[in-house]
Amino acid sequence: MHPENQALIVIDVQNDFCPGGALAVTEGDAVVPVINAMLDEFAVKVLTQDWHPANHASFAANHPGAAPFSMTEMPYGPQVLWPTHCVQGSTGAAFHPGLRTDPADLVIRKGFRSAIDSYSAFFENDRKTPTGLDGYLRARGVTDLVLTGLATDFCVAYSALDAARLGFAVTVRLEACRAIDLNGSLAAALDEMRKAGVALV
Ligand code: VGL
Ligand code: ZN
Repeated sequence: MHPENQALIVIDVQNDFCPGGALAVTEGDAVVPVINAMLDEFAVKVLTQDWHPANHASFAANHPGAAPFSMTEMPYGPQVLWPTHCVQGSTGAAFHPGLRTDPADLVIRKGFRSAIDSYSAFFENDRKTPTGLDGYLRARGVTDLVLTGLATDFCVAYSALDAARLGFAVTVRLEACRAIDLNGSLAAALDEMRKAGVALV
């Protein structure tokens, strides 16, 4: 068992990010047994859930004429327009049925404001609006994070970069992650994480 100051953060292991889902990540479901085996090792365990209203601004379907995976400008900067995914209460938004969710201490939902996307578990995409996870972890005395889940180059990377910026010691366990890899986004995310002092193992 790892010490009390270390938390396992499991990012977005939801049906829509797994094969057959609306925004399927190649081999996304392969992370499930790896994460299941890690859960009992950690004193603090947090799951995140991408949780969008149907009218969410990150969905291409809500921008007439826009193709999925095209780019748009939001008040907070450039934004990928995604296929409709992880709609609140849908099967796609549910955790992968094989994921052991009972051991989790906290499930944190993000992306529930229609006008702003939220890749990171800590801040929405304006990098300012907090999810509350920072306060939760600090209140429990957590200083070190191990990040796992989907997708390496979006929600995992944004979470890792925010966590490093907030002063946590951050490790990303790559064998427990899978990537979307949109136009070189995986290489760019790995590079940014390395530069921010995130340990990639
Ligand atoms: C994610 C794109 C849109 C993720 C969430 O979990 O990486 N990616 N929403
Ligand atoms: Zn999303």
